[in-house]
Amino acid sequence: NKRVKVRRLSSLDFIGSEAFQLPPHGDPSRPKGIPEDHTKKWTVYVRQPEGDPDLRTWLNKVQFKIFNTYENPLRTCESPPFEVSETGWGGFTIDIRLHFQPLSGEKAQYRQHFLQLENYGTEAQQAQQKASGLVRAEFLEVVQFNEPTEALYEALTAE
Ligand code: SLL
Repeated sequence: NKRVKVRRLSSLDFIGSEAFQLPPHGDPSRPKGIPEDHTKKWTVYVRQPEGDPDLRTWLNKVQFKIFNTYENPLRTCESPPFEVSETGWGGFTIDIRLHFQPLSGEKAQYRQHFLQLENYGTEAQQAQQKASGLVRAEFLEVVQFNEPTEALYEALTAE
């Protein structure tokens, strides 16, 4: 695995979550089989910014470690979409492990994301969240590869 010297490559991705208000227990439009105390349906994800090269060029697999009361709390996504959806009532911090393509020779990198279920931000933002029933918390992540392998360098600069 020959390394390209004195170069640093950055890739970008979004790590985020979306939470939707569930219809209350007893409401006919509420999906079946959800525990009574769950108020939200949520998704945590790793996505590529619009117009960016395909995430899979460098990202091989994503693991999400969700709250340990969920069944099988270590969720692994081997291919896109890199996301996990669940229902629940409370927010918590999700540990995320990014596994890179073997051609990169890179070790996995670790990130964290707080699953934000409640409205937040300015009054205007909260009003918008309330009206849409959707709370999104999304952050742009920079993943740096120092002295990338030639194979990764070529893959990332090809497009
Ligand atoms: C904490 N924020 O960190 C709290 C707990 C856990 C939320 C949040 C349902 C889980 C399930 C759910 O929403 N749990 O049904 O297993 O202590």
